[in-house]
Amino acid sequence: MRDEEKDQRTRPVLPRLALGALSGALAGCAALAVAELAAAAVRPQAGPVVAVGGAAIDVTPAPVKDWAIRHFGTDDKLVLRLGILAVLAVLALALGVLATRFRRGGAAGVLLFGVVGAAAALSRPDSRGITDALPSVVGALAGGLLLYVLVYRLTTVRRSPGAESGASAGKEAAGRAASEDWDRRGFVVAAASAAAASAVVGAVGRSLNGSRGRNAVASRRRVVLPRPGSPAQPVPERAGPRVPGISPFVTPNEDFYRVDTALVVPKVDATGWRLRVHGKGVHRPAVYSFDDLLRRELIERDITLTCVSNEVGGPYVGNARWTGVRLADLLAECGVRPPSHGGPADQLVARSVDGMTIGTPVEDVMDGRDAMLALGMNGEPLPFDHGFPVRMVVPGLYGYVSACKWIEDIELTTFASYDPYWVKRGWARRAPVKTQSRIDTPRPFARPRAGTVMVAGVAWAQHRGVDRVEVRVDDGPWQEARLAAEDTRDTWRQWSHAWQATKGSHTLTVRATDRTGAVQADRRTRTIPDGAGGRHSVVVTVE
Ligand SMILES: Nc1nc2c(c(=O)[nH]1)N[C@H]1C(S)=C(S)[C@@H](COP(=O)(O)O)O[C@H]1N2
Ligand SMILES: [Mo]
Repeated sequence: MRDEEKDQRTRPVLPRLALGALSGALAGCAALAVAELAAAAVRPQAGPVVAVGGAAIDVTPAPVKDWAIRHFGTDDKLVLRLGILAVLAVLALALGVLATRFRRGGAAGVLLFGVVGAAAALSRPDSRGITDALPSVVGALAGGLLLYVLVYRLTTVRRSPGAESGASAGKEAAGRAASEDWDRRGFVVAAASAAAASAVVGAVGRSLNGSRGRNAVASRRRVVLPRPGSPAQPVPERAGPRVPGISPFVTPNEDFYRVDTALVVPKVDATGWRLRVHGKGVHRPAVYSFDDLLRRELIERDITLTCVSNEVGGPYVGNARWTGVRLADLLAECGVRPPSHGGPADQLVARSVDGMTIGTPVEDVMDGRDAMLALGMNGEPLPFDHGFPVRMVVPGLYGYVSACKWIEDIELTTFASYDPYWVKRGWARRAPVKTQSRIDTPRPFARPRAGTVMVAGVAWAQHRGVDRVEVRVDDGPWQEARLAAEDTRDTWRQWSHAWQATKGSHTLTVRATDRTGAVQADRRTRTIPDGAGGRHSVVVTVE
């Protein structure tokens, strides 16, 4: 027993490196745990992982972002977060090993991460000032200190009484270098307490951060949407053909696509929420509370929302019944006139609580279309993912130039003087939705039986309306598909076509024509700068 113990003590370099790496990992965990707790005191968004992730999203070139969205879909943010944690883990292990040689250097390395995290937090567009640096700094101090202490235990000589008085002392005396005789017990105690303390601190931090969200959740639960003064017309009976596999006419909230830059979905408490309207030509600047909006006449409209990042045939389009207040009325109350009536501002910039900026033509908002500040989606308060408590919706424009979620500020300005978030990154200043159509069924590479095969899908040309959809098999003639009844020109239309399918491989292609008579573009174009062009086709093998 005793001899075994001594044998272990004499095991040299390798365990020390492993224990160094372990120290690094523990220091990393402690840093993140303390940062989490500090973030609860400041605000959750100031935490280092969220801040660095947000900064990473902002500096990622658009094509890479597109790629990430395409490959990870709505999991893109989870992947990013795991990626950051993986990088941190590797670096923490490396710093731990380094610290066994250069104790101060290792600890300083941890502090360097604090600086990176703090810089990221301060550079966020929604940064609330210097306090946002605290979580990273405090976390790094804790981590750096812990690494120093642990490695001190690992590497410092301690003359243990047994070493000199043991029966086998003579045999060992020559072989055992002083550096092997480290403070094992001290290290184990320190490491175990650090791990336990990190777990507790981290858990408390998490729970505090979560409780902020709980107020927002409670405020959402209390919302009762009044009956709209201007209800949507009922969806025509025949707006939807019953073809299995076709997108439902109304997209359920749970299935509605989500595209945004928020690493953590903002949880805004509606009670304290305010919307400020100000800027060029705003004669009566105003601030509105959530109740102020609820007291106004509500309109209810079916509007199809589309993302400019949607590839031809892609999933980033959805149709919902929105409830909200008329944005044009609210602006008019503030004294805003559209450019066509002599107003000096041609761009409305909406800002969200997480610092997103979205620029919309004032003319479009005030030209009589149903531009709104939406409070409800498909009969319930906006889900957090979709902008609770309030977001903008403007029929006919891609989301990045119209649909600001978690909105808190509207500034009237000009296109010449201000470029919002996505425009700074190469996307078009103005972006009306392009006429598009999609084959929902059959799926690509399906193997239907010969005979009648229902080809069906959706087509959209918001605010112009879809007048015709045609389907082509291989290089055959365009055949008119059956269009479901139109709900409004701001919504998509479902279509279907009974195809007499013959054996073999076939390519099905679809195209739509909008109410201006324009046929959906033939040429495939990229999503950047103003939305993908081209026609969706699907290859199937008929058996
Ligand atoms: N605050 C905020 N609002 C935002 C975005 C965002 O990143 N942040 N993304 C916009 C984009 S690009 C689109 S397509 C729509 C998507 O809305 P949805 O996620 O509710 O479908 O929201 C818009 N509003
Ligand atoms: Mo988008």
